[in-house]
Amino acid sequence: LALVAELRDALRQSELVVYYQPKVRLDDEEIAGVEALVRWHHPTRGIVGPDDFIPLAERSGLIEPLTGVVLESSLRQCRAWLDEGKHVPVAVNISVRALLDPGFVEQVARVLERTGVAPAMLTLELTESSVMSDLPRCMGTLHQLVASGVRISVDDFGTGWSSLSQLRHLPASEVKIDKSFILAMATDEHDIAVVGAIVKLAHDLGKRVVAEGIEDKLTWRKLADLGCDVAQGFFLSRPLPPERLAAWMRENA
Ligand code: G
Ligand code: G
Ligand code: MN
Ligand code: NA
Repeated sequence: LALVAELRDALRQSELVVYYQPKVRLDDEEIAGVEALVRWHHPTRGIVGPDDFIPLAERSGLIEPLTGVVLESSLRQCRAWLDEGKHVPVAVNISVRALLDPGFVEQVARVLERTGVAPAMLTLELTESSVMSDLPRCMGTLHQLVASGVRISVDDFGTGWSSLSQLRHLPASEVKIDKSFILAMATDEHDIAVVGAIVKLAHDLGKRVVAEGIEDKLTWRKLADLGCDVAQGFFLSRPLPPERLAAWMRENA
């Protein structure tokens, strides 16, 4: 209860800060984009992670304004990079609750217009389980977004209850394999088989595959061997505030 009031104030007082984690192409090691991950710079609690306030925001009607803040902040950052000659597409996590807000498609279009960022530079990450649990209501909005040029990514893929064949019905251009499979790959042959199968299926359906949770070189190499397209994880970089990501890009890209 108290935390809801604090979160409402945090939204007004810009205590929410967006960190960025790079995504790197496995073939040429070039930066493929970044994922925006929100943090709350709380005046007394320090840095609070999204797992500790996103569920609260979803329950209390604050997820819509919070999503607006993250979209605005991420696309301004994307604009700033473009102005420096850097082409860095951004991916923003979207709760289904925010996606289903009647004003959402319009809200996205307005932020893109205001910042002058091409829609194709924006990917919206939706978790497999949340979309599948409300597929009929999500479908119309997803098609509108895709028609506007924005890209859709199916996040945490492999953990939802959907069958692999349902992926074919989603207007998504990208699949992100859940980190639980990737973390176990270095030691577990079965996880290599599962990841290989997901890569093949996604490619057969014309979708790009991102693996998240890469923590070591061996996993990077195995993913390259499996033909995975893009990698994300602590092995490359932790999520960083924009000024530290700029330094990372100078050293690595
Ligand atoms: O490090 P990490 O702790 O950043 O993120 C934890 C979880 O919070 C992830 O599942 C991520 O998708 C989610 N998350 C991060 N930022 C946002 C956001 O801006 N909106 C929503 N809805 N979820 C987010
Ligand atoms: O659920 P979603 O995929 O949106 O969120 C990504 C989450 O994964 C964030 O909490 C982010 O901090 C975390 N993450 C990113 N890379 C790694 C990694 O290499 N290992 C682990 N354990 N977590 C990671
Ligand atoms: Mn994500
Ligand atoms: Na994920």
